[in-house]
Amino acid sequence: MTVNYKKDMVVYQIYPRSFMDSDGDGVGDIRGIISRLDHIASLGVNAIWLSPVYVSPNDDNGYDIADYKAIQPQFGTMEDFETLVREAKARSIGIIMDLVINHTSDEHEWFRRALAGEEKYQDYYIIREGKDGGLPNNWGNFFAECPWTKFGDTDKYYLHLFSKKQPDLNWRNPAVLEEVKDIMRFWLDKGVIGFRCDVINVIWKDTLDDGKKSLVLTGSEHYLSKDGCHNILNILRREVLDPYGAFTVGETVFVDLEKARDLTDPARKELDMVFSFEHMEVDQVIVKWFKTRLVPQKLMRVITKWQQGLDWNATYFENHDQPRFLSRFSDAKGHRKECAKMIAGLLLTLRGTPYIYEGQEIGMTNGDFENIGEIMDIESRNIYKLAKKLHFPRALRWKMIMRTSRDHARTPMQWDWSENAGFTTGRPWLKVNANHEYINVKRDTVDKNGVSAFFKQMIHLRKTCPALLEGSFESLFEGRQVYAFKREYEGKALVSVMNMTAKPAKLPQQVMGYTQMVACNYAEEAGDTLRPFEFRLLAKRSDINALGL
Ligand code: TEU
Repeated sequence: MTVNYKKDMVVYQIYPRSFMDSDGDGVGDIRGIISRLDHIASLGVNAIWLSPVYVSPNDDNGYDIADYKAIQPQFGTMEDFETLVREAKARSIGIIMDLVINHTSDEHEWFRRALAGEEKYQDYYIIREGKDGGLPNNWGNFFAECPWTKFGDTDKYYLHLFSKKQPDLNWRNPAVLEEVKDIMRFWLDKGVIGFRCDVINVIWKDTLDDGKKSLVLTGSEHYLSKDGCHNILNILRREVLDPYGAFTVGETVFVDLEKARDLTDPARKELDMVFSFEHMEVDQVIVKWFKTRLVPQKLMRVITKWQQGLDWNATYFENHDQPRFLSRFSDAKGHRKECAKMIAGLLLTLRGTPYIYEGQEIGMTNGDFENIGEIMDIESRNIYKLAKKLHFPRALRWKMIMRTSRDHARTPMQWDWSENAGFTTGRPWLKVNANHEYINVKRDTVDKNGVSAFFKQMIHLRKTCPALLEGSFESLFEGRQVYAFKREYEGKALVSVMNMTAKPAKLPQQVMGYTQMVACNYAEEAGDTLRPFEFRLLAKRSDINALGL
């Protein structure tokens, strides 16, 4: 398969636990994915990013890896995985693995041997004495835990930026680097096309000194995108990835434009692109757990800033850590399909490599959870506990979960209207949304005005039209409701214009010369008024042929 990973790729992310269960144990699996490959292929995507499928005790649903070279039995066998690679390839789809190398599981052999006293493996992790009878430092933790846990029955502590079952690796130890190279080659030899690198910009800790006190994450100035991290990425690129022609996208937390530029600068040979977070944070107050109304104009500004600030990057609006994007628009109720299609139009006409998250293609919404007992995510459960300790009223605690929980993205994929949405014949590991009765693949894919039909149309346009793939980006209008931007290639342009609210809006004057409708998320024409969440792709009439349309 010859895909120019940067320009030609459209990625579909699968969260394996929640995608399709083939054996009735209530948990999705690889055979399930294989059985649904035709649905994925029908969208026109050419890559799948698989969230972790490795052996794991599932403290963080697979992001705590106990064996990097074996498949979690619940998900299937190595043979199943090889079949998946083959079957995907037969449909011109490449597989991208999730590479989680900031930490392992505490049940990984390395950590067990460290606990058993083997010094070699103790040096794989970050283990320190306490200071003045306290912890080694004052750092915070991503999952609202204490980042230091007692190392076995010693007086020492090990560092974990995430759960206590996710001890951080010591990247100063060259043996760790060698182990990871070997793991990467193992999967590349199986035919995967690249990696999504989990929290990759935090792997290198410059010092373990106390950090500046911060409401967000005390200590992060000591480990965010440090030179040591750049150096490791460069080594992995040159020694492991390049010989295979493999691709990487880094998940880079708290990354700013300048750091993102360094991490993706082709001359530096580190990552191909990164997932930035700023557009995911426009509706938050200080931390993601406190959300306010999403103000479209703020979103437009951040999108424009990143489009202009980087030559090329990953674009996304959903993944397994974020609530469903359409559920963030408080006035989208009653306009679900239009809003889902507007997001599709936006995602697929921006410059960069688009990532679609499972269920996004049919307009799945946030979960309909009723109480904390239904929430499985470790991060949500921890934050709920912490808020309780801080005496937050129960209603506020629940509101935090209902706006932000990662489980909103993890509810089982809705295949049809039967019990459990066709996801499993058993008891699903996480509550299936009751709205599967009308939001599901079976219904959406036979609807010519369905959300998936629009995804297909937009993906097809990207493939046929160089302006959408390679064209420059220019913002034309950022209003209270309407966003418009231009993609231009060899003097010919396409314009995306969309209403990000439920109130009708005037077409801005800036798009007036573009009278030819190329695509629209409504069935009929409507003149100069943009209806609720209306998206239009426009061109000049005289350019239609030259644009490849
Ligand atoms: O996420 C990293 C991360 O920092 C956040 O996106 C995380 O979800 C959390 O909300 C921070 O507040 C990655 C993975 O995508 C996530 O699923 C894992 O739990 C995490 O790393 C640890 O491996």
